[in-house]
Amino acid sequence: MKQVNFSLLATDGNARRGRIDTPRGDIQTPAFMPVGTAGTVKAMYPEQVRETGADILLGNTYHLMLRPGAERVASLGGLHTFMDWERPILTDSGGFQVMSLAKLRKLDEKGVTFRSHIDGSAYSLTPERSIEIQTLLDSDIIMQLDECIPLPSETREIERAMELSLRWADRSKTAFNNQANRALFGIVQGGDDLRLRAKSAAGLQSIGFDGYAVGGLAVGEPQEVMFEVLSGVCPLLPSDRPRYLMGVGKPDDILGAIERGIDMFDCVHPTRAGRHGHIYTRFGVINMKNARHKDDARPVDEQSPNRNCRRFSRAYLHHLVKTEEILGAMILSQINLAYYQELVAGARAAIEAGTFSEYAEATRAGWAGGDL
Ligand code: PRF
Repeated sequence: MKQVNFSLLATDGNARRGRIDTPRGDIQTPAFMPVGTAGTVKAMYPEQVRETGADILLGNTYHLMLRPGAERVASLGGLHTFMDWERPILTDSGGFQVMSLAKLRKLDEKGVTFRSHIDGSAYSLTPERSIEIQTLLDSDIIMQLDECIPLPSETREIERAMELSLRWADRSKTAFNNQANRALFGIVQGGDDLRLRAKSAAGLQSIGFDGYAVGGLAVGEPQEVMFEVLSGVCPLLPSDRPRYLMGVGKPDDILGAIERGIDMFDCVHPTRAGRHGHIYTRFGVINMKNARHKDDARPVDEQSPNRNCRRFSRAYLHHLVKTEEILGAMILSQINLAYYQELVAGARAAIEAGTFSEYAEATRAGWAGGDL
């Protein structure tokens, strides 16, 4: 019997409150998944990531197949043991990262061949090998290999990539072989063309997946276009399966996507922005590099539930960021991930209470207010 199950617990408009049960623990949705690309959420201990409220992490096939290698991770007990994160892990399939990072890429019907961005050595990734790698990593939620193209692109190019992704979806499902202890998600492609998106969503559903991701967004289009695609695609997806918007986004993108029916998110933004000196708060973004913080003895937010927002002065954080101290990256990553988790926890509570639109409006008003 399938051990990964989605329950839809409440709805408020198109927004959904749910729970994904897995053998490694439950995932409350809407969920934000911190990105642990190379077996670490950068600058964070696993227990700190958990303490921010994360139920699940994202790992990357592409990075881990290059270093340290999927077979090595498997022989060391799998990714959870390797990094000492015992809760669920979702792994991306690798295609998207090959396209953005690898050198000398060549894509055909079989899959993609490329050279490593680290040492130039040659690799290939097929739908079957991607499933095999994700299984070796012992991932709990496996993604099909797909082709994500940038926007804007020509319609026939969007169609070609979408059709290829559908054929790869079919091969992925066969290779996955109905493993009971993990889930396999299909990925809707089709760019900004709703006809192609509908064809993709229907094709994936006739293959049948445990969850449905929306890929090919946040690839250069305005937020308005992303929201239009989500408004068009979400009603075409089955209500009894989780929906995952890949690689999104900023807090405002996440609120708008929840409003349209998305359940899961991942993004490097909170941790990457933290390493670059940007702090996300209920007042909006604070650029800690700015000289105006030099003599500011106030904490980031004395009313925050997050201790790091109360204990350090803005002047101290400014100093850590300016001197590129490692502790600066650690503190700012923690603050941002905690804020993202607060945001989705607030959304979950509001959907349950039937007050999601008020919650979204009040949250956006806070960001617009400024922090001074
Ligand atoms: N496909 C896969 N991973 C992804 C994307 C995609 O389209 C995106 C697009 N935002 C991010 N990560 N497999």
